[in-house]
Amino acid sequence: MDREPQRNSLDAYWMPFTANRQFKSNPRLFVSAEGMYFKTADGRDVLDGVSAMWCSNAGHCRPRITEAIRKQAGEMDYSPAFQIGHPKAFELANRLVAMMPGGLKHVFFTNSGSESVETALKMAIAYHRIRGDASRVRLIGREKGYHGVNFGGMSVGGMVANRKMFGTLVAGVDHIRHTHGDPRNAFSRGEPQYGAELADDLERLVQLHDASTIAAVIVEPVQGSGGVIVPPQGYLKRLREICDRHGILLIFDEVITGFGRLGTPFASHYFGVEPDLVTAAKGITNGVIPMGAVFAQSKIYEAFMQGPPNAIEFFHGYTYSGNPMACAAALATLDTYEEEGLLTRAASLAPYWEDALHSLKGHRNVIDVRNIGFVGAVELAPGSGGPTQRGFAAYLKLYEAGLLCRTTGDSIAFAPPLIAEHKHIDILVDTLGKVIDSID
Ligand code: PXG
Repeated sequence: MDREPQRNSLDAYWMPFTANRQFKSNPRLFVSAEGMYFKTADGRDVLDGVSAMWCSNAGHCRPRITEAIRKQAGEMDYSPAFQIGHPKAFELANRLVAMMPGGLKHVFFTNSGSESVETALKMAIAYHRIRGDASRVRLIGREKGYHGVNFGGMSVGGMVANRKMFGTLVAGVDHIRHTHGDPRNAFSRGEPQYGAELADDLERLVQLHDASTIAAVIVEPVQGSGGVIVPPQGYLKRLREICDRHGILLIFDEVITGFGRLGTPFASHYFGVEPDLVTAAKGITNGVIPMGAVFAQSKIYEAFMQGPPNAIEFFHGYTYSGNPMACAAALATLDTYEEEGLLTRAASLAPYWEDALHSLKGHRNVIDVRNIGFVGAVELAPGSGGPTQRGFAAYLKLYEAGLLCRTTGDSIAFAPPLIAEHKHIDILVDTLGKVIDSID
């Protein structure tokens, strides 16, 4: 006889990117959130040091966004994404492209960062084919890169644990070297001085494969999941030049850096480098409703707009592309960002943030501090139990101490909501210093 399922069992839910058994032996549950803080099931406040998962850029439960969603749910819950539109999707597209540099004047909607990456990779390959350059099919990523978890993004991604379990991945992918680890760059403030020449690694792959086979290169302007790896001065400009020389499209994955993280709307503005395609997600709706976007240069969009007018130009899209609830949330998010100046606020927080984070130099086991805009990481030397042991210990202790972070290996990463005040930075760094010093 079937037994009634246990309502409160933690077993049924297979949690993503989580140590399920560790979690279920000692669960961490959030039950509400407001502004800079979460509240736990046992009534404690936890300071959000990482915009939840790099997405709640305006902080939590912002009334404007909540209200817009409520209103939209009562007005039109859903409408078809293919062959029919609704006004908010066009309004949102116009507002978004107005924020983008130069020729990035078209936007395709998805539902996540992973889907944005798949979409951009497909656009790149199809773009070359449409122009009669069908041999350009190779995709180049970078070591330590994170581009989501679907097959394309996983293949161009460079995080070994995310790749090794899943077979041979997509064929025809190669990687340029990462930029992390030059000892001369330890404790750099902002962009590190050494390593621009690592961009030349793309020339090596051009020599190996020939430019005529390469469709695109995808990089995060600042590597987020890899542990906040800031590009060396001049690196991204050099990458752009090499792409231009060889007719290779440059894709910036701005899923984390988009929407104000560096103190400019996008990292493309910050570094003065204009890519051909930009992927985004997370902050586009303040994380409230799943949504992603791919921005394309006009030359790419226009290349697709040919052939019989009744023919579909790009055989790609999602049931929820530009869905009304997400568009309503995104529009209200942009309103909030604009009203509160959040897309540039990180620039004014950055000097205080930088000084605060670098004050941790000299604390126990701290081997590096990295920062740019309003994002940063503190790296600990690996413990005797191997890499990640100290990092995860720090994560658990910080949570107990009332501070939410993310860890990758032994790097502890922070990207607080852009509404943070100096007092929140003080609490964060004070808590972090104490916790680091308590870890063996
Ligand atoms: N690209 C980049 C640069 C990302 O950071 C994705 C794509 C995939 O997005 P979706 O929406 O499919 O998850 C991401 C996601 C972390 C962490 O703490 C980072 C991400 C997601 C969850 C945790 O390192 N980045």
